[in-house]
Parts: sequence; structure tokens; C-alpha cells
Amino acid sequence: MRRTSLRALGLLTAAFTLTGLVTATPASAEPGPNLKVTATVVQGRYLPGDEIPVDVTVTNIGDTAAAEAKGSNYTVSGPYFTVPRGAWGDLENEGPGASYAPGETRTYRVIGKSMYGSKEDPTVQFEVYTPGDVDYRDNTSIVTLEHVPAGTTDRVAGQLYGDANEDGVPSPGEGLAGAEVHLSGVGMTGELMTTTDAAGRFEFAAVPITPNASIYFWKIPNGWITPHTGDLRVDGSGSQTALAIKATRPLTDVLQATGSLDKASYAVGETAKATLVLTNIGNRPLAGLWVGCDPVGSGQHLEIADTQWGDFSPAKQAGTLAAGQRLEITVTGKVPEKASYFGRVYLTCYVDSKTASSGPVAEAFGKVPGKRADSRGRIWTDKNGNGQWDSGEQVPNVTATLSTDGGKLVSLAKTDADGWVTFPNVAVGVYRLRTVAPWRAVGDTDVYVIAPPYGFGDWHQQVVRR
Ligand SMILES: [Ca+2]
Ligand SMILES: [Ca+2]
Ligand SMILES: [Ca+2]
Repeated sequence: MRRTSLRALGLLTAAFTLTGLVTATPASAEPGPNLKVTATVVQGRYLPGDEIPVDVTVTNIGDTAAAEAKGSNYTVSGPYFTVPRGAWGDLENEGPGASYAPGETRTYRVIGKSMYGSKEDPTVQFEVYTPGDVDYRDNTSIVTLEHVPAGTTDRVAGQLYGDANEDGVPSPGEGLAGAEVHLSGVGMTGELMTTTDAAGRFEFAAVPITPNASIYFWKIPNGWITPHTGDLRVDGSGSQTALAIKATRPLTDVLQATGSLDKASYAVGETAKATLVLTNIGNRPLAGLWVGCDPVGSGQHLEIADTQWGDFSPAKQAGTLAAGQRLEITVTGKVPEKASYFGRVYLTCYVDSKTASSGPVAEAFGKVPGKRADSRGRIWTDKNGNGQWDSGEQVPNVTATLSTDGGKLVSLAKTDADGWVTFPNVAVGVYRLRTVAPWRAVGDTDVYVIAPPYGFGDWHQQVVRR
């Protein structure tokens, strides 16, 4: 009996081999198109939010051409898997659909994204439809898009170095010790912190997986400038354990900048002449320098056309200074109307270079007199020593004064029962606040007198007993 069954098996194999396509066409199938779909996830270490490619193979196992075939996908469970328009190629739902000759097969790489924040893997059904498909049971294929399990952690480690010899790699003795290293990442609940050791090395033993972590440093020794290190993928594969993070010297090491205006006082609309003096105090030439003024756009700065800076304009960034060179750049700018509400027009210029950061800042100001305003504030003392204002800490009946930087008295007034004091009709500008004995003003004693509508509101000034 054994011989007979072996022979029977052999015959069966021969039958399949000879008839070819017959193996894929059930004898019972009716004539007509019959698409069959098989989806396979391309293997990888996927994190929430990653693009995940799925290969979808479509074969017409029927005996008739299939037309107007269209693909779609549907998230059966878990976080939503979204596929952008066009991902299905000629099977795109909004298009005319694809055609398949009998026996024809094509594979589509459909790339989608799973949504953030779920601990469950998405299960997705891929489906291709063609009108008249004789057997719809094989037109769908369900796959689970496995992510790196939630709760997985990874080691992140490296070295922070100050590239003193400028060879672009950590050299002996270049490790920066004692710097705080802060790590945060998308999806992480908080920040991790450690400190570099004597060789500048740092380690986070268990960082939760994240598609995008970034590191920044704090308390960096000796004025070194560290980059923001972002786009670190922490996926549990141990790929971020040899970070070499290069710190550079600030441009202020070798470049000085001072600014000045040609007059002490201006009228609105007047053209002021500003001079910027740049000095290369290093022993090497500097290149790629540029000047950026009024960086915050406050409207109180001289309006200087960028082109006046020539090679040093932000658009060109082509300024050069030979070793030891001192360069004077003179520009002109209009005094804006807004400056008159503050009583001051400013020149504030940052100098930077293409290759180094943290350049010097040059500042100067001129007065823009004319407007006047009341200045109101409250004087208080920290009775309970908690560092902040509390009800009942106002100082009544104390005499306070406003005076100029040069010490000239401008206004004098007394606080009321609630510690409030008003200096009426003061020329706009910046003043120093003082109080008479036994009280002494502490901390920042600058008072900005600003005309409406730009005022910051009432000020508060802390005083202590002398
Ligand atoms: Ca089918
Ligand atoms: Ca080096
Ligand atoms: Ca207090």
C-alpha cells in the first residue's frame, strides 16, 4: 500500500508542474477576474510616528483581465495608520484604477504613518477591489505593524569636548568636565539630566525610546559654546552611545565691537549717524562676518538700511578683518517716531560670523525728548523675607525721587498709605529711583517713563532699611 501512495503523490506533483497556473486557480472558480492580495510589513525598528512601509502584492489569479482595480487600507485596531494621497500608485482610489492581465502580478510599497502615543500596535487591513472579482475572500490581507515595545529604554552616551586644536575631533585633554547635560525627547514626560565627568563623558543609562531627542548643555566651563544637538533617534538599538559633541570658542574671544551715535539728543525723523567699530583682537583673520541691528524689531531703534553695511550686511555675510585690524563702519538711520514715546533711540548691533557664534553686541543710545508722562509705582519691603510681594508689605509715607544717571534730581514725591507714589508729568526716559532714609532701594532701580500707549503699567520697587 505504501508504494501505491508514493506513486500517487508523484503523479500529483507532475500534474501541478505541467499545468502551471492551474495551481493558483481552484478548479471550482468561475471564469472572470480574480485579484489576490498579500501584504507584508517591511521589517524595521518602528517608533510611534515613524513611516512604515508595507509591500502589497496584487496578482490576478483569474482567467480574465481585471480593470478599474483600486486599493485601500483600513485600521482594524490600535492607533490610526494614515497613508498619504498617492501612496497606492495606480491603485489610488481617486484615479481611474489599474488593469491586470490574467496571471499578472505587481507589488506596491505603501508607506504610511502610525499616530503618536499608543501602546498598542496598529492592525491594518489592505484591500484591492476590482469589479466582478469571482472570489472576494482573498482580496484583503491583514497585518500588524509592530513597533518597538512601549517602555523600552536605550542607552545614550557620549563626550562633550572643546575643540581647542580645531581638528574637528576630540583630542586628549579636550573633554569639558562638569557641564550639565539635559536630554528631552518627543513623547518623554520630563527632562533627564546628568553631568559630564573629568573627561567630558556623559551617560544616560535608560532613555525611553523616542523618535526625536535633543541634548543641550548648561554650566559649560570656560565660555565654550555648545551646539543644540537635536534629531537624535533613540529606538532601542543602542545607536546613540558614541556621541561626540563639539564645543567651539565664542567669537567674543577675538572680536570686539563698540557703537556710538553722533549726537546726544535727536528729534523724530532726524537722520542720525552711527559708527560701529570692529576690532579683530585675535592673531588670525576673520571672515564671513555680518552685522544685525535692532534684532527684536522693537521700533525704538535707528532705522538703518541693511545695504549700508556692505560686505557686513546680513544678506552678504562676507565681512573680513585681518588679524589685529580695527575697522570703522559709519551708517545713517532715521529716528523712528516710536522712540519719542520712550525718550530714547537705540543702536543695538549683534556681530556674528558664518562659522562662529556668540559674537559681541554693540550698543548706544540717544535721547529723543519732548513727550511727558506720569510715572506710578509702589514701594514695598519684604517683611516676611519670602522674596516676593505680599499684602501688607507696602511702605507708606516714604519720600522717593527720580534722578538721571548723572544724579540730577528730576522728581520727588511721597508714597500714600498703600505705598503708591506718582511722579507727575515727567519727561520720558530712563531714571534711577531712590528713597530717603531709613529706606534704600535695592535690585534693579531703573524706572522707564514711557508715554501712552506704550507704557508697561505701574512699577514695583523693593526697599530695605539702611
Ligand atoms: Ca479575489
Ligand atoms: Ca580636537
Ligand atoms: Ca514678602
